[in-house]
Order: sequence, then C-alpha cells, then structure tokens
Amino acid sequence: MSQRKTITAEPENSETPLESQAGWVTPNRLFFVRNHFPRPEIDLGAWRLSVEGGVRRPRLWTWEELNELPQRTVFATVECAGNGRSFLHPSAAGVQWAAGAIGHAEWSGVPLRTVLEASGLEPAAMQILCQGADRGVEADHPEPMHFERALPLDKALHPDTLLALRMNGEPLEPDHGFPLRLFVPGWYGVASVKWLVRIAALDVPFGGYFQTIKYTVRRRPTATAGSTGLETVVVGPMAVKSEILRPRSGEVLGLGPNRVVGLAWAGEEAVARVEISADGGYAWSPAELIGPRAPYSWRLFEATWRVDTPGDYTVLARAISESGRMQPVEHDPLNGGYLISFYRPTHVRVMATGRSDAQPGDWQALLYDMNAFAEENARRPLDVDLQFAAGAGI
Ligand SMILES: Nc1nc2c(c(=O)[nH]1)N[C@H]1C(S)=C(S)[C@@H](COP(=O)(O)O)O[C@H]1N2
Ligand SMILES: [Mo]
Repeated sequence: MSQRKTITAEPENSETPLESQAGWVTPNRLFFVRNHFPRPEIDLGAWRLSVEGGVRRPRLWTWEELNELPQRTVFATVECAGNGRSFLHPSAAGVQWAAGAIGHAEWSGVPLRTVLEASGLEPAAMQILCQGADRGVEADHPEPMHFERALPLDKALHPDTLLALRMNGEPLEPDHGFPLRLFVPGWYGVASVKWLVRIAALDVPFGGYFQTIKYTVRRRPTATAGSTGLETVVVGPMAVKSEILRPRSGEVLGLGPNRVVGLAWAGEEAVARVEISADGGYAWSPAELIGPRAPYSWRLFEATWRVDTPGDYTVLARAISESGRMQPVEHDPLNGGYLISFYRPTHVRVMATGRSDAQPGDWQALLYDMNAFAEENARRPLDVDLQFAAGAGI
C-alpha cells in the first residue's frame, strides 16, 4: 500500500511524505510519483528495448539480456522540476506540488553507454532520444503522443547515466517505470524516462513537446552581440536547494534550545554546507550535516537554535554546493513554474509556555549501513567500460 500524498489521482501524481523521511534513503513505497499519462500496461514477455537511429547495429534487447550485462549502482536524489510550485506567488500553471516531489534512492542498472557502444554510435550522433511506453494528450496538445525526451550526448555517455533495473535493491515498481527506466543522476526527474521502450541516436536536436513546450526555462542571452531576446533552455541539472522539515510553519515552540532539521541537495554536486538564520536572513550559522558527502545525494542537516526571548521568528535555511554555488534568495521569474529554489520561510512563534524540541535526533542510527558504500561508489571508476569491436555485438 502506498503512503504517498496524492496530488492528482488519475494519472497518479503523489508526494513523498517528507515528515516521515527518517533516513538517508526514501523507501520505494513512499517515493513520489510523477505521471503525465496513465501508467502503461507492460507484458514483460513481449517487452523489448529497441536501440536504433544513428547506430551501425540497431538491435532489440530483452529484459533478461539487459540483466546479464555488467551493472553499476548510483545513489542519487531525484526532484521534479516543478517541486514547490504551490509556494509560488503569483501561481504557476501545472501540478501544484508542495515540497515532496523529491526522493533519494539507490539506483542500479546498465550504463546507457554500454548499449550505445554495443550498437556502435555513428559519429554524427548528438542526442539520445528515450521514449516511454506511455502515451496520451495534454491540454495544449490534443494529438496523442509518447512521453519522450532527448539527452545530450555527453550526459548520455556518462558512466553514471543508467538504464535502471532496480531501485533500493528491488526491481522497479510499476509506478517507477518497470521494467526499465532511464536514470540521469543530478538532473531533474523529467530526464529519467520511465517504461523505456526505444532509444534512438539523433543527429539533429529533438523538438519534442516535453523539451520545447514544457520543461523549459528562459535565459537572458549570453554576451553574443546582436541577440537581445530571451533564450529558451531545456531544464537539466537540479538547482542547489534545502528544505526545512522541522519545525513546521505555524508551530509554537518553547524557550531554550530548539532543533531545526531538514534536507539539502545540489544536483550533480555534493552539498558542502547548510546555514540557518532565525532572524529572517541577517545572521547565519552552520548546521551539522549528516550522511555521506557524495555527488548527486542529498544530506540531512540539523542545528540547535537557542531562543531567549518570546516572539515571532522567521527561520531560513540555505544550501551551498561543493563548488560554492548557493541556494538563491528568490525564485527567478525566468524559471516560470520550474527550478523552484529560494529561501522559503518557516514562521514560528516562541512562547514561555511552548514546548521546546531540544532532543537531538538519532539520525546516525537511522542512516543506511550503505553510507560507506555510497562514499566509495562516488570515487569508483566505471567498472564496465567495455570496448566493443565492430560487429562483435553482445
Ligand atoms: N515515461 C515517463 N517517464 C517519466 C515521466 C512520465 O510521465 N512518463 N515523468 C517524468 C517526471 S516529470 C519525473 S519528475 C520523474 C518522476 O519519477 P518517479 O515517478 O519514479 O518519481 O519521471 C519522469 N519520467
Ligand atoms: Mo517532473
């Protein structure tokens, strides 16, 4: 039974209940679901993955054949590009997500690169199109279409970009893309196409709906002379962001020490620091980070905030990545309803009669015993860098 929080029932769009996120990894049954179309029915016996387009040796793979290839495991946070949309003023169209369109899991599968190399990419290939079995219509697109997205070649060939077969050690659940999904670590979830059936190497940029009409942001033109208008850019890597889980806005706290607990993530990078302010953003102090400092993965944070004077307080958190990128103060209007990262305030009242929440969390005990593995994994070179001689096939 799913214990996700339903935003829309048909198709399912549901959130991870972050208040019960008690460890580093999100259990599969709690992991958020973002479906544009009804979930497709898949008959595993008839299912094939087709690799085609600009390749020398197009081929079909069965699920069993893919399972026999060398596999790799990556821990990574996935956030929907629209996560937090319901907090925007003015509001933006789309699924009205609160904070829970995010999760962190262990993803295992075959590097996409392995099957591309097995088919022999043509030198002209510049994007890899990935198509899901699901199809349907959108309000502004009455013609039925598949969910499909194209990845730039460098990210497609990155050893951590996977044809994922397993999530947290279990076969993918139907809602998370069984039998096979693309998994693009560090990028917004939209890149990680579920129910994958077709991969095609393209020698021109893909102009599909989910990367030209939807899932795009606007950017001021780079200093090229002559261009003045805004450019449309497809969403890719996740922004640097943090989320306070406790206290909740509206809570009444007591005097003395109070705990501030949350999550922070930085896309393809690791989180280096999280800072907390309890005075609306003037003074900041560092929070303690819990869990591995690994690329792609979120970290838990905890700080003890001492309050000596009753009153109303605004608590903020901000994350800083390893390369020094900081969570932005405000939502960039050019991002529209996507890439939503800003200092979202938690408003609390502190009263002499309130209950102070000073008991430090037992986070360490809740952390997966795979932490050490995750740190090691982040340093490990690709173990399946296969060389395919022309015509060898596998
Ligand atoms: N085939 C298919 N893949 C898809 C989608 C979809 O609707 N269909 N939604 C995408 C989006 S926008 C997100 S955020 C992630 C969500 O993955 P999850 O449902 O496993 O959490 O799947 C992506 N892959
Ligand atoms: Mo998404």
